[in-house]
Amino acid sequence: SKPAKRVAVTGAAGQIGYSLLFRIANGDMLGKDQPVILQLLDITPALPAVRGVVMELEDCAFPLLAGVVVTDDPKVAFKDADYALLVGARPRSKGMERKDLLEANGAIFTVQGRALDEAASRDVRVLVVGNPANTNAYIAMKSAPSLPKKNFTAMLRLDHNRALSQLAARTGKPVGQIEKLAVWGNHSPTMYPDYRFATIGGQSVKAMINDDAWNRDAFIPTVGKRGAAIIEARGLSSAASAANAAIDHMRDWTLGTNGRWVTMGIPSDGSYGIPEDIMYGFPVTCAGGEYTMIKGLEIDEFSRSKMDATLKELFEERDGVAHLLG
Ligand code: NAX
Repeated sequence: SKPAKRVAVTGAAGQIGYSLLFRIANGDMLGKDQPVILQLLDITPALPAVRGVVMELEDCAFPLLAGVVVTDDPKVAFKDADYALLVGARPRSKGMERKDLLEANGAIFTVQGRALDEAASRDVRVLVVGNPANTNAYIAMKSAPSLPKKNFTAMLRLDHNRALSQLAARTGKPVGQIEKLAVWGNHSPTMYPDYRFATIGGQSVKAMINDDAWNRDAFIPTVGKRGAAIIEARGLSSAASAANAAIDHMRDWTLGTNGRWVTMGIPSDGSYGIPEDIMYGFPVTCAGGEYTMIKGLEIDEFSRSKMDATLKELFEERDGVAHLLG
């Protein structure tokens, strides 16, 4: 059988971790023939809970689970890691300002970026889930100068999947038939889900729906506020769907999309007027373990204003953490 891949997961005691780890160990992320070693990081007080999760992982008797490491030291967690899913983050507590949240997470992701730089495989593929995901990914990338920038990504896939399901409901078509959807920008309510290029069975989704008011007043806000709607209904933030999106993101990056578009938060190369290195949601295809941005899409006036608004928010976040990056 294949040699095991080392998969580091941070925030392993958290809600998303509780869905994610079992699916990774089941082969949903890297394939049913790929053994994995899980390297689990959380903060010291959460380690007993991580050990409980590990007991449950053992009790699943997953044939692909070749080992588990539990630690509160990022350098141990990231040692020789082939994949790193950075899920753990400081949640916004009551009365905490956005600025303080950025600061607290900035501290976590500079440390973890440096630890990746020092300890991980030179090919490590990094997905940041913990919020603010784009800016945390930007900080980790900037803190790991010896690793390729393209290996740092942020999770926009949950937004992409949410948009797909809204479009399936509106058109009455199966969700799996929708192609060429894009979600631009920040993983936040400012993101811009864009179905102007989308097709179902070769037919234009925009023509099928033919309702700009629905796009503007229903679709975009519903996708943007979906996370808040789930918190309202469940009393907890999305976890299983977030874990599912993380699996989708890493699986597609690793195993390819066969020409289908997906959305990834990636460091910009300057395309579409998004300055280089800004971690921004773009449509991509994946093949041979690499993603390729879809280029040359026409950006109309409405789309430009949406793409600029979410960019502006990313600039503000970047400026808020600039002092941490020296
Ligand atoms: P939980 O609060 O259930 O779990 C977070 C875990 O991270 C805890 O076990 C905590 O101890 C750990 N942690 C905190 N600081 C750490 C550090 N420095 N190193 C390692 N572990 C640390 O949150 P959960 O619901 O699992 O969500 C995790 C993150 O995902 C949050 O930041 C959340 O906002 C974010 N999300 C991002 C989404 C996305 O689409 N990008 C969607 C879902 C989710 O809201």
